[in-house]
Amino acid sequence: MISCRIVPYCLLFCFLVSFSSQDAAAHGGVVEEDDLCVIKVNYLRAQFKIYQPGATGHEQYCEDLPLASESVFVMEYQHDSLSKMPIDFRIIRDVTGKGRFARMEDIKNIADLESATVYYRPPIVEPHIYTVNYEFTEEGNFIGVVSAEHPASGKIYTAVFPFEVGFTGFGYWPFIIGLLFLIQFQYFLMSGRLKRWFGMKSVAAASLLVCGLLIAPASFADSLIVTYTTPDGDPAINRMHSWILHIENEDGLEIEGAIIEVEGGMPEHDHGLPTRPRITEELGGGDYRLEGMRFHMSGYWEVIVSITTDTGNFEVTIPLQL
Ligand SMILES: [Cu+2]
Repeated sequence: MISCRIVPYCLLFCFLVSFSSQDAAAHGGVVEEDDLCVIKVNYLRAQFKIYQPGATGHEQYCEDLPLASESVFVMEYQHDSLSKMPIDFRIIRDVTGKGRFARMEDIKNIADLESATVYYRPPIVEPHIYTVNYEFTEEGNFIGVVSAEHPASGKIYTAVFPFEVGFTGFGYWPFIIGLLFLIQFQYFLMSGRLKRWFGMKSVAAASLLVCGLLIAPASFADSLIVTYTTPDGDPAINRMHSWILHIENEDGLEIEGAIIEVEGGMPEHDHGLPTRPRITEELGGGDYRLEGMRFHMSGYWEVIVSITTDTGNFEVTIPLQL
């Protein structure tokens, strides 16, 4: 039986403040590795940079851009095969509603891709460096989609990278971004990197600082707490099982009649859940039966619970190490 208490999503906002200079490496397409920003087009990799020469000169960005202005996207191939592949580049307004978690399947589900597209460069073979120049005229949430076609097999490889223009950290997605910082933080914690960098004491201090920040802001108090149990036993790999979610607010009031959706995946592998879990029954007392849970591999998973109540929408992420 597993039971755990989840920090409400909104409160993760504080990570944004504490780690605002870090970029999140959790979703597909573009990741930071050893201070390099890397775009992964399937197994093909390229170093990725974005400049805003008119606004910030030689300053390099990995994804989010501070201003709506002329932006230069640069890919330097780390795989020679990219230099022989026709590559196209699309920028769309984020109409997926998935924000940072948008994946290729979400892009494919867009009914009118053309009208969401703000920039499209048809496939072209660039033997050395691939650059795209686009002037953003408005701030907002965007998604970049890079596709490369394998010259022999005709197979299309894609990378999807959501990003924000006019990135202030206080925009549309503060809690999701906060979550990504948490993932990064957890990753560093789990990989022992923080320990190596700063020694154990400062890790403890950082955790304390984080906790302090989590407790402090009263303005973020209207969040929900999700706990869960697994009545069928621990979630073994590849076994379909159910969860009981329990939802209450910070005052301990059980939340009834909520509309709940569950998704998730492995952020480090950039894939989702293999199933589509659903709430099948409200059990009363803030309890809901969630069926169809299955994890097909071991590693770090996140289960994202979206909750709609009379008072608003909430998102809570449950981290799982399997
Ligand atoms: Cu995986």
